[in-house]
Amino acid sequence: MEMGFRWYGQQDDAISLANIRQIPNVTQVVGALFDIPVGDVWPLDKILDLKRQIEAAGLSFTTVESVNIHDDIKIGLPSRDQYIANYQETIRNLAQAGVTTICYNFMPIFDWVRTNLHYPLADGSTALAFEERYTQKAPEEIIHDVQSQANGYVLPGWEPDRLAEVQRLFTAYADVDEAQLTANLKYFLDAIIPVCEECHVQMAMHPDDPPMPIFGLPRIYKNAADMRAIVALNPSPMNGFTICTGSLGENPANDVPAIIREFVPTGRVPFVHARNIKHLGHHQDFHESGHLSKDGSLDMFAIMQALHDTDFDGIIRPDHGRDIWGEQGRPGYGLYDRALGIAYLNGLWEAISKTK
Ligand code: DNO
Ligand code: MN
Repeated sequence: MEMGFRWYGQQDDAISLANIRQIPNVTQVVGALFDIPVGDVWPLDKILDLKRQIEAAGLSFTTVESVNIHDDIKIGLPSRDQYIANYQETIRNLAQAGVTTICYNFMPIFDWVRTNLHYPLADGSTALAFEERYTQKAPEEIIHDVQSQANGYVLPGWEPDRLAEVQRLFTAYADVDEAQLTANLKYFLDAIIPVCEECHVQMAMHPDDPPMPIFGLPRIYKNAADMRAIVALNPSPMNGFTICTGSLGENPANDVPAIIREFVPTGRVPFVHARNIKHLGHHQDFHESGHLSKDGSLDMFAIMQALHDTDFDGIIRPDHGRDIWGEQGRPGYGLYDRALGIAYLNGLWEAISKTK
């Protein structure tokens, strides 16, 4: 297992690579080209430039998060073929730069959705939260409310140019139900997986977050049954998953250690996101918490033990953290609490390893 840390790049991340290098046990930077519009080819020289920066700091770059999928692919429009051709080109360029894992998601319109970016916790810190009652508002209103809490950062998947036309996107998805979205995922996978096999790049689909339909949009990676269905779409081991403990754990019915025990041994899980969440007890409302088991609803020890027992040899990164000690950066992506999360995961891992 290798420890990673997500980095938004020199322009957009307040955290330096030098600081990341000092977090105990971190060897990997999980990066992306954030200035390439969704659907365009990622140029090789820009990828190599990112790789050079990361390696100059003494860190490695083998996992990208995320190469996002153009909505035309998810909707199944005729224009998808051009976007798929571009994606194939991006896979080839990433492979040439030594990338072996591509994280992506297949959520319509939005990436992950929260309704509050500064949910107050008892210790005076704040965290990201999702409360279903807010989703009664129009999507534009929620976007506006939540984006205005983001300390000036653009939330991933909430790019202003795309969300300016959110109504057009909702109309375009009107006929896309779960079955259609699944068929569109298969069309995409069948086209790109041969390229992945040729280049030894594994796709790692991120769960839907939250793992339930919102705004009437379909969701197809919510639980273990969905994962089995996605495997059946394309049997290649290059058709893989990101297991995000927080996203899956947001549904109290999901047994995250059991999901790890079922899927890690299949060789389809190159990437894990570790985070804890606290269920609020009604609907599927939750707030994110620090990583410690006691602070949330997930048993992080059982999760790490499942990864250890299944010989997980991919990359794990802390997903989000609380905002603590006055840090006011990109909500959920501060240095302090994610570094504390790593220290805790390291401790669990060492204890599990030594007591085996
Ligand atoms: C939520 C986060 C997301 C994730 C993307 C993957 O759990 O990890 O930002 O990175 O949805 O495409
Ligand atoms: Mn995640």
